[in-house]
Amino acid sequence: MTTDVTDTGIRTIRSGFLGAGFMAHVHTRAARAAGAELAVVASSTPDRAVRAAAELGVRRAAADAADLLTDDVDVVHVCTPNATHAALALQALDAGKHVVCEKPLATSLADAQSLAAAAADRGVVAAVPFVYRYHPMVREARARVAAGEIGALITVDCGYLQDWMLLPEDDDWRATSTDGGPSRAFADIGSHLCDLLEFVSGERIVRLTARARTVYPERGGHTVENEDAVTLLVELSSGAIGTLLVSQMAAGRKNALTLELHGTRSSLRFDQERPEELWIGRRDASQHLFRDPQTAHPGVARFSRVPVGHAQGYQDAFNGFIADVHAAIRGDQPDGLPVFADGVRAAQLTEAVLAAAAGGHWVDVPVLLQ
Ligand code: SOE
Repeated sequence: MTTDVTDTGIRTIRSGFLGAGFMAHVHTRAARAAGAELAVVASSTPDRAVRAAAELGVRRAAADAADLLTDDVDVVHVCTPNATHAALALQALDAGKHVVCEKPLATSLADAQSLAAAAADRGVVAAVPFVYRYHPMVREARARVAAGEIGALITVDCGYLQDWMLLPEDDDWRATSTDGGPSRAFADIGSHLCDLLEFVSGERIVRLTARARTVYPERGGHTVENEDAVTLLVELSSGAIGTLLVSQMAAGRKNALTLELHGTRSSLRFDQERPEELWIGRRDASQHLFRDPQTAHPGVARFSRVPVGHAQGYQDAFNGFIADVHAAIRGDQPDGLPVFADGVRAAQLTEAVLAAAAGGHWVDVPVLLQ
């Protein structure tokens, strides 16, 4: 693999990108911000790859994935439709590359597990963009929970609401089971919510039950086989209980990921659309805490990527994630880097949600991989 060394002694990481849609734009911006060389991109057709290379500022357009993998890149970013993730990520692992694979890692738990096993065998960095972990106020919440500041967890009240599938004419590859997979709302955004809940609380969802709705049976002339919305009741490892509402049909809600934890001493609330703040709920004096590296919990300051008072958001979180992927490639072990085991966890929760929604019963969710 490449070993360019600049005069600072930091090796330039060469990155390849599979896919050229919305997420490839986010990934390339983050890789560029982390100092990577944007070496090569492949898309669904060679022509699209040529256009994407020009648009994204990537050096070479590859004819296809196999051609991309002949390139001397260190890391491959998989940003293609869901159903292709597992096979492409495996090809990249087989070619000896580090991999950043979009979620869901695979459209079945079994495929996600074999992919994680393959990555573990190769000993490479294999990461999944659960990037909301990279908001400084999420890390602040996690540090406060770990320090016992909220006391014992009693309940959680969480949601992830969007509206881009509200109208019957709204359609997307994610709404087909062939490209999107058997779950849509949960696999696409519910997975982020559960990841964040487990990450911040330090607990696991041990049991759940769910109800799902597919509002329009057809969109764009095809049958819709995955859900628009799902609601969950969960029980966490400590015995805490809670509710989660996930929908892509909540008019007016664009990317409303909210996480609220209620402990025996105080509560915490994070709202992704107001990522610079953390609400601390107390019986006597609730407060809004604003991002400030000077007053942040030890270890949290590094997640502040722009000066205090200058709004930091989604792309900054993504940039932080990719910076940590690069650090891991260079041999560090960044705290809280979401890896394939976290992708397996999401796949496991997705299967549990689908089973619970279909059968109307409670499902146990043991931890498979740490
Ligand atoms: C679309 O629902 C989407 O782009 C998700 O796929 C992302 O994971 C989420 O971060 C924002 O919404």
